[in-house]
Amino acid sequence: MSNDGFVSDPTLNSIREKVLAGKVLSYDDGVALYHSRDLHGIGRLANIVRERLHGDKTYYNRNRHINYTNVCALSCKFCSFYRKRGEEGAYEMPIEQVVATAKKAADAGATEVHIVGGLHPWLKFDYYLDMLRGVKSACPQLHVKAFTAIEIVHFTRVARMRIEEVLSALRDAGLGSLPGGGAEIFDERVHAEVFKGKVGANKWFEVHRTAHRLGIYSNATMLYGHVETPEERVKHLIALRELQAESLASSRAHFNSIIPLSFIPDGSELGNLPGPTGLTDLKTLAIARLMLHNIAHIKAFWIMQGVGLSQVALDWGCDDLDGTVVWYDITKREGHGVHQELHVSDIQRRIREAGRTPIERDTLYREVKRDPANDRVIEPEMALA
Ligand code: V47
Repeated sequence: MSNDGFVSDPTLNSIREKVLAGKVLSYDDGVALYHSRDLHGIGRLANIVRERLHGDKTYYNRNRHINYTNVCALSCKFCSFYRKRGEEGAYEMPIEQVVATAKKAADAGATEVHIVGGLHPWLKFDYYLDMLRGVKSACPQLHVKAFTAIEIVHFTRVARMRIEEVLSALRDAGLGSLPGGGAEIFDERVHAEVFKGKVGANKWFEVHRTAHRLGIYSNATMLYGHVETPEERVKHLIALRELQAESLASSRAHFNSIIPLSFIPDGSELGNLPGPTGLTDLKTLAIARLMLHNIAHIKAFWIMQGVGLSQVALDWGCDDLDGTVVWYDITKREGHGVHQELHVSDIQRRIREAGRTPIERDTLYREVKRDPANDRVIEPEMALA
């Protein structure tokens, strides 16, 4: 079916013109999109951009998330993951456990491990370096995407080193890229209300800017659906595209994707909030696609948006579903455990059901080709480092 970006809401006409002409949307455009009830019109516009960039292709990867500790010095109100030292359920994984888990994932065909944890008060910087070295020596092909910008800032304090020194040391030990976590909402009001004590937007940007300068690719996130306003979300997206413009112009790396994270209230201090509706999820994913002309990929993280809505989101601007995940401790819906897994065949089927073409990618979005006889990666060569 051809898509001419029809919008039934006349306030979106000028935005439609811009999208058809490939022009950059303004802050006011982003706010107008949020205030419109024309969900289908917004989806059609986002789909134009999505298909212009990727056609029907929908990316996924074979990955495993590893949360090495839930002990955290912070107490963010949206978070149900953190525990205090000595509290029931608090854990930190010995390095051997992280390495063994990564090895198991690699043996099962994963190309990436995504490793993040809380801000652990007493682990030394060597723990993180040894973790990376251990994983890379056990699985040299595996890409290690690890540590949010917030963890990186924590390491600068633990190691008494500058951001650049910490990132370089981690890279030398085997770090492949940075995940997008910890961005939340770049706004002082929301910061004071929900994640006071956490480093602010400036530091998050400094880490990613430095990473890009050093040639380390990264992702970005936005945690939406708690106490922030639509205006604050639009400002957040614009701040991301500004750094992306800077990195594209002057750095060796940039953001690969943005992951808008749908707030899951269960078990958090904000557990009384309803969490975003499906409408807000779809609008936010589509608006991210429309506002972020210079970030290639918009990821619907099925753990947070849910599998069904993530399938729908493939028509609302998204071209990526993250991956197999396997184990995820940061967010769990009530009654669900940490084993949260989609098998490769399920991911592929879900993408096909949504009318799209599944493409296995590596962390850097290179298409992965496997030998059907033994499932081994044949392309890209050494992709995974
Ligand atoms: O930093 C915490 C968020 C993030 C909740 O880079 C919550 O490829 C929703 O960053 N409800 C971690 N979100 C997840 C993350 C991520 C996920 C998938 C892929 C990538 C990537 C990055 O989750 C945290 C925080 O912003 N978060 N609590 C919650 N209750």
